[in-house]
Amino acid sequence: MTRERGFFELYRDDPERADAIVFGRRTGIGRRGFLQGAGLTAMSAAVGALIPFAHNLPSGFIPAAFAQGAAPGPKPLKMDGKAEIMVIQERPLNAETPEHMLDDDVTPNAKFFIRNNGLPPDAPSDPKAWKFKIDGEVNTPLEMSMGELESRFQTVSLKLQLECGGNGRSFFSPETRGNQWGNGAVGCAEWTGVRLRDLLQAAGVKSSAVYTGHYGADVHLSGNPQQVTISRGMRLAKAMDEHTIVAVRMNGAAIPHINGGPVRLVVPGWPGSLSQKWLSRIWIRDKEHDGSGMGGFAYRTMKTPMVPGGKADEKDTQILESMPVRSIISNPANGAELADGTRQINLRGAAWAGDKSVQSVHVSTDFGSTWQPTRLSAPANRYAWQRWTATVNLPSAGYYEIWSRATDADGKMQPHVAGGWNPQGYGSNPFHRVAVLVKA
Ligand SMILES: Nc1nc2c(c(=O)[nH]1)N[C@H]1C(S)=C(S)[C@@H](COP(=O)(O)O)O[C@H]1N2
Ligand SMILES: [Mo]
Repeated sequence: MTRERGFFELYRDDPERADAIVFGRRTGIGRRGFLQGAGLTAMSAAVGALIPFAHNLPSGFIPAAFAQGAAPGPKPLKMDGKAEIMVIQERPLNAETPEHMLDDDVTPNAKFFIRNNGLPPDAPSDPKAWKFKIDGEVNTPLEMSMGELESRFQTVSLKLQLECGGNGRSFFSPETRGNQWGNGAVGCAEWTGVRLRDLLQAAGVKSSAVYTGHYGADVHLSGNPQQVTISRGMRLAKAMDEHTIVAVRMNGAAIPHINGGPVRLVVPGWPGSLSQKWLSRIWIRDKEHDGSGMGGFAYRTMKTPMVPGGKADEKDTQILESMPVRSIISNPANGAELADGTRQINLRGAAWAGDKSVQSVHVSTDFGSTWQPTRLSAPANRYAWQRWTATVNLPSAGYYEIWSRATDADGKMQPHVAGGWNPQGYGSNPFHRVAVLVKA
């Protein structure tokens, strides 16, 4: 590798070759090797600059420049009304928002990630006529159109973060089944809709009601209309939370069809799979829902730690509810090359923690040897993510990594690496790291 070509550039253009240069072998897509002594020399040479805090590098360290954005798979999305977020699967369509595109306080519709389990239904010609029902353990089942929903019930507007239960999955080692999300299966939009609680009160919830079951109008990948794409549910208490809404607008506009419009659920802080798109039915159950995505290891984490990659015991699992604490650095972007003479940079990011608030976010520029607190803003409302800013000094030219780590209101902190391995890869929330190069 030539110095002129540039380290990040090579990594972007030919990640396998870059891996081979640094790790001395082919590591393949999504598989990362461990940086050896010779690799470290190669890395410094490749960077064309020193690594000022190299003495803090733990053995077996995998540089951020290699650990993220390295898979050759992702391609920019080409879709009307959508920004060029990264497609990680074509069918069904799954696309995540790179961290540096999550730099807005409120995520614009164009940048909002897409997670489909099946094939979206046809967009209705008359959205107001879109119908859904609430039935099961209620006194008076409700069936209503989007138009009736808006005219009969009071709407609220809330900034709510929505995060896929599998966000961060790609950081697990060994790799688990499922979409290999980085940190970008998340967004915080302003949603307008009716509190589900108000609808349930109108329907009259029976004392036998304990759980919900959600259905949407999308079509199973097999094309078989009898098969359900995904149907998850939540405990009644979460359904009654004033932040759980049946949404009809996103950032003041119609919800983009690909994000579940005209009508979808938004269940903030819990796995995104509960936020049913193209909502057609909420079935109130007298027991835990048993729809598609409620069995096996789906949306389940381990009660007791298991050997990563080993055989899991289904009885030792629990349903994932509140998502774990996470932070992202939204500026600078991973791989940013900073002008020579740069000795200080302004950082921006976001942090959130499922049902909880975030107490603090810290950043490090020396591979975690020292940390400094960031300025963390309060959430716009409960369940909105929190934005943070910081200014850090970089003592000289060279390769740096900016690390961020958040701590939730209970004092739980993001770990260095993904912990709590489980077969389908939920709840991975290690520090976010971005690599930057200050030119000499
Ligand atoms: N009908 C339906 N609703 C759905 C899904 C789906 O495949 N079909 N995917 C769920 C999952 S797993 C997530 S993370 C969120 C993603 O919402 P988004 O595509 O608007 O980002 O939608 C949820 N709602
Ligand atoms: Mo998801």
